[in-house]
Amino acid sequence: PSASASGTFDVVVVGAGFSGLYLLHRLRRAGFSAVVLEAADDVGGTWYWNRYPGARCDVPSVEYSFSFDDSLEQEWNWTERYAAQPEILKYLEHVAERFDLKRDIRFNTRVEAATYDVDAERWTVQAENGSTLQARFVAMATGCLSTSSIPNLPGLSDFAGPVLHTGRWPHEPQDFTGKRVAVIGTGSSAIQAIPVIAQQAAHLTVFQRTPNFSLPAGNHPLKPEEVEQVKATYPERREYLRRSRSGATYEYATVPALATPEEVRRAEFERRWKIGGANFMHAYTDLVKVREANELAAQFVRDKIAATIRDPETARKLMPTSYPIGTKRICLDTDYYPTYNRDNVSLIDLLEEPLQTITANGVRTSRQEYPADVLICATGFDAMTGSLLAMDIGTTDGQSLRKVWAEGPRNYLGLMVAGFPNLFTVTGPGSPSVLSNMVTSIEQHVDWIVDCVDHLRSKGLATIEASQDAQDAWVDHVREVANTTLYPQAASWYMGANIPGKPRMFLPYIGGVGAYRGKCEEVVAAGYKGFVLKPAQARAAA
Ligand code: NA7
Repeated sequence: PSASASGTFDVVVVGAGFSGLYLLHRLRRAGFSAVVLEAADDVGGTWYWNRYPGARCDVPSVEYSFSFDDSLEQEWNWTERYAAQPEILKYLEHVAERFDLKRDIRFNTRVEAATYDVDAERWTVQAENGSTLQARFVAMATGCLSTSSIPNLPGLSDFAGPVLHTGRWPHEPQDFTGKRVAVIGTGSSAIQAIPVIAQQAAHLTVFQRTPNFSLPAGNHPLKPEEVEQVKATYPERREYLRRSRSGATYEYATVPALATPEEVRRAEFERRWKIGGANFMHAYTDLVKVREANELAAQFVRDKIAATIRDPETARKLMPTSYPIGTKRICLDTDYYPTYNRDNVSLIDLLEEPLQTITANGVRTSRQEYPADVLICATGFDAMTGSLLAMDIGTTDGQSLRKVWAEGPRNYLGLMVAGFPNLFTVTGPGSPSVLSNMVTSIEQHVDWIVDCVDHLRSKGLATIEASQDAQDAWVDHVREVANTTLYPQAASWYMGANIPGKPRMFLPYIGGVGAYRGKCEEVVAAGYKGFVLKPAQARAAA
């Protein structure tokens, strides 16, 4: 562990991933004193922890990158359509280096509490290593998918070999040659890891609870001409992303599937399937709104699964039928389905043969024990709220975030929580976040936050807080927009359904990146409508 940190700052930032790095850069440039507290021993956030084989982004890398600095954009060369984890981590290290960020980051410093003193109008932030810092503002740049979830599987501690989680992958290279590997889970992480592990392992047994819809990523090396073409048009491209539906370039649909003749529709699905990536889900305007339309897309993918998998039983098990396509996060893969045609891969359906216990030597279901030398939990995260609620966030007048959010997160614009002045959340629940290109959304939030702190300074104001009314209205709006879609019908992590006891509520804002940005801008133009801004209290100023 690093030496404990102390001191008084304008802003304490928690987390040194994409959000925390950009926050630090912008705060410094605006002349604020800032420090970043980071649990890991280096920068990267998500891309520091998720080192499992096959880990890569699902948004084209030329867009899954910062837009705030022209020369950074021009000098960095992405090598693949979807960058793999090592390349993204290298990029973030480069950013940290280039803007000399590390000197203001305290590593090995996991924040455990943040308390707002209502009299002094100051936050005190405490970390497990004894660090105690004071600040006027705190910005939580803690990520949406950063608190790993390891299910409480019976017998897990009896397992004789290593137990790995995809989101907490060891830094030492893992060699599965000659090993029998068990993977639990078939979400995005598993779907990326399985084809790679299958090439190494003696045998790979996949334990699936709910099958997922996966689309071909269509990943490929980027040709220098492609990169040059993007670089030549970056300003327009980025501006388009900021105003787009999901912060990335897709051919956004203009017509509903149900109004399209079958032949045309099939050809369009096929064309988008070949382009790869999430383009498929943007084929028609009604795909995530009307069940009948959704079913057309779902059946197209099931037909692809049937055509790919040689064993009909395995194909049947892999076909999702219990929820609309896209309402659990759509997965993108490279050779996921064909991997089940390999002799050294078997698929176990936990709905047909429930998992009974982990044993010293493997996994036992109601039918039999499956031997394993290594157990990989690809079991996901306590999404969006997990990392915030892992900290004890409160105020000296008795507010506690854990209490206020006991029935689910409530905030205004995904940025601030009523009762917690000067506390910001980057890509918090109630913002587009996980339904968008995260980097586009992160930049928008960071810009909004730094502009806000700058505004307070220029007006001689000390505090900003979301009003209760504006918060209530925003929470209602987030729910109403979600309810115009099929999303709430799936037991997904978007709904908090993957964590036992977590309140069910649609967490991100599905109104669209461009529309959301517009709302944030309107709020500012109307003098921070829905927020209460105040000068320093007499007591605090004294
Ligand atoms: P996900 O998408 O939450 O996937 C977790 C998987 O683990 C999923 O298939 C779960 O099945 C399965 N799971 C979880 N708990 C259990 C238990 N107790 N038994 C059996 N199977 C279980 O996490 P990922 O890491 O793949 O992806 C998260 C996001 O990160 C991803 O969407 C990208 O945005 C990046 P279930 O569906 O719950 O039946």
